[in-house]
Amino acid sequence: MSVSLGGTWNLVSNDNFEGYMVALGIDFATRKIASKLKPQKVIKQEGDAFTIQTFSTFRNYECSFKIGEEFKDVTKGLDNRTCQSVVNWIDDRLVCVQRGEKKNRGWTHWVEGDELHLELTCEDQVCKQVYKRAQ
Ligand code: ECB
Repeated sequence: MSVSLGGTWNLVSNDNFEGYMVALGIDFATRKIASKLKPQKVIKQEGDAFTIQTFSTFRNYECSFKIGEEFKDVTKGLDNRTCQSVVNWIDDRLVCVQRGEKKNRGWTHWVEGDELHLELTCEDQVCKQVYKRAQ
């Protein structure tokens, strides 16, 4: 694919993160802390191999995968579940399906201009995040 999501990106908006966290069963106290975070994404893209790191002052999360290859996705420090996940390009969008205990779980990344977009889905909740390149 032609698009590159690689780089360092800072969160600028975060719609319905609360609904997404409730759907994942995150407790009230953790949600109050998490809702105030401004995470930074560091994405490394080398051909079909990706590493996505999400950094915050509270917790960090890292995920590595290859396009089209199923992997065990343990959401350590998040909701602490195990998913069988797979990421594919659908047009210019990077689409992850996270198969596990929660229905309709996954995420989609894409670039629009100088923005990185992310939709996080769980059950009937969609969280929409926008990031801008760090200077
Ligand atoms: C790691 C920064 C956020 C820490 C929030 C801490 C506690 C809240 C617990 C669970 C909320 C569920 C998810 C947190 C949201 C974002 C973290 C990474 C989400 C993700 O799946 O990123 C994907 C797509 O960029 C790659 O791993």
